[in-house]
Amino acid sequence: MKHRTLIQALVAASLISFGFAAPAAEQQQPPAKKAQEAPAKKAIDRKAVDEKHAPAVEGRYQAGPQAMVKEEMHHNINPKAPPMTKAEFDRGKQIYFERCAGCHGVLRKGATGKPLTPDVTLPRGSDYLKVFIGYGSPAGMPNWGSSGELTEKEVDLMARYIQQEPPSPPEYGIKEMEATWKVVVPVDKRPTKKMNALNIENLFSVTLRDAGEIALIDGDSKKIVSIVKTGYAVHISRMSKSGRYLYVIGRDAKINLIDLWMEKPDTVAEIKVGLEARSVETSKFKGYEDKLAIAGTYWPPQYVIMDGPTLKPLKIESTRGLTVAPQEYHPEPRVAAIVASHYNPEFVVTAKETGKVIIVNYSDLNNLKTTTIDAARFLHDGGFDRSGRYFMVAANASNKIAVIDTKDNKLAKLIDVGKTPHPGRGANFNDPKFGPVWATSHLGDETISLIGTDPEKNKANAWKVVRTLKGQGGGSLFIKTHPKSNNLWIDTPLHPDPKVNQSIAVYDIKALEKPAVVLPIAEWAKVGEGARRVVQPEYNQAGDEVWFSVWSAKNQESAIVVVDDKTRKLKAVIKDKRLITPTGKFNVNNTTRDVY
Ligand code: DHE
Repeated sequence: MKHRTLIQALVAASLISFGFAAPAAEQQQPPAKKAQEAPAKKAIDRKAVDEKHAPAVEGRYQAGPQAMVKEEMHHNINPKAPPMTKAEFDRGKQIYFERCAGCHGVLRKGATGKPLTPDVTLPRGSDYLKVFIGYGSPAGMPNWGSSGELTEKEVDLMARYIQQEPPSPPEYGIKEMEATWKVVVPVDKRPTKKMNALNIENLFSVTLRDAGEIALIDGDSKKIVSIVKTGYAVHISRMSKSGRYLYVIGRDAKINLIDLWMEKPDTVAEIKVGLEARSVETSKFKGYEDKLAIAGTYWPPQYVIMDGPTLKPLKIESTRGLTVAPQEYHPEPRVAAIVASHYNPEFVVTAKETGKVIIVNYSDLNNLKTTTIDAARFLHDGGFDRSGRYFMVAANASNKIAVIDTKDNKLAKLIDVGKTPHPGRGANFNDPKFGPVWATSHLGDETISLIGTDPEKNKANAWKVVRTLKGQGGGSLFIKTHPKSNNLWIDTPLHPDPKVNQSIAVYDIKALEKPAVVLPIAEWAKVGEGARRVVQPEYNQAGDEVWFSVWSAKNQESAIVVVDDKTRKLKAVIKDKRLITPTGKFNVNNTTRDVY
């Protein structure tokens, strides 16, 4: 691998910038053969592959690049650490924030990965650390050296870098936020009614990850309505309660507020709320519609409540504190998923490293009432059950789903599921045998866990895994259905086998005992060479089409494939030069009303 060509190195680098890196051999795979429906059963034989690859796949997934890589940071010199020049230190810092901080934490005090502070690394010494960085570990540390992703010199440099005192990035208070805050169109200069002919309920906000943009795509005509410049690698889009305002947040913690009523929807306000972020949400409770917004940051570890229509920052609260167990102080609990309660004027904020769910009452920001619920570590992503009362959130390192009752503000249950659950917002449907369920797929194994969600009429099944399905393999990130559909779609973009990561498995909800059918979505897209990972199913407003991203590197062709939900046949392929690295897609109606 030492002698990789420049092109190979560039392909690998662009995949790393996706948040994970595929082995070079995989990237060069020819297109999958014949477009055919095949039962998922064969794929289950890939279990051994899953078991071997799962920890490294998860390690790489978590090791996404951090936006704060270029940030000036304070740094103490440790005289006991091996010497480094300033240039070497700066390069080490860059590599650390691109590859390591996602797991080991900004301050290197440990997150999903082990602590790497000098008290731990200095006694190990450079030779030991070089082997560890170069060859990885079965616990999930990727083999950065032997995979060719870091050169021998870089491995040596990183072994020395992690023995230095960790540099610390700056804090971010109201002053820093206000310095970045811009109201592009003041509220009184905005339209008082919808000024375009768009069916905005069926508009999709599509993340163009590596372009630092989102595309607004008309769900009816499948045409790009507008491309909006955003922060770096937008992570999610969320809607205001009225469906007028769209909020998008970049990894660099920049929020764009887009007014869908404008003749050509565009940014009306923006702000940077920190250095790293993944979540944004808006107030949904009666009387507070379109009034407030909230964003959670990875760095600094905090959340900020803002005025909804202008993004003026109003109130910042830290998440630093003690873990659920073993009740130790954690200096950087990152804010993961946030949802808005439908039962109370509250936001439900998850703190990844502490494993705590903080319910924040926004009715009086000066006398802030919060309820802290102990869940489990490390909280990541989740969504509501169909009633909108219970928030189902993955505690991925604990292999559990925590059920938060947002009416009574209590933990309803912690449920054991498969390995490393990753539901996105999950999927709600009626299991013919067990009644209402919410489902999650997993990063770490091929299972799909169906959890009963009706404690009133189906008490015996509530908060239990009532059924386990088998998908194509591990490496799944998102699962989706729609109230009007009988299909349950499961992606596997992080599975090491291109046949699996370029296709989708679909179950018939009315006949769950039948194996899933596999559709070769990437092949249908007819794009050129590339990773072509099929990621994140999303429905249109009517629930009769499901959209998939076919995601390749930024210098390669990507596409969105639209499948007819009834026939499961190809309906349209959206291709456009501007569709660079499409990942998440958020339908306005479904996002506004928590339909999934
Ligand atoms: Fe995500 C949701 C964090 C990597 C695409 N991602 C989320 C959420 C969190 C999160 C906390 C829930 C937000 C909410 O609901 O409020 N994601 C992280 C990471 O920390 C991680 C592992 C590594 C990183 O450095 O970012 C990571 N995520 C990825 C990717 O590599 C993906 C596939 C492509 C990308 O854009 O980077 C990706 N994440 C998404 C998407 C959602 C998401 C599309 C929203 C799904 C939805 O349906 O709501």
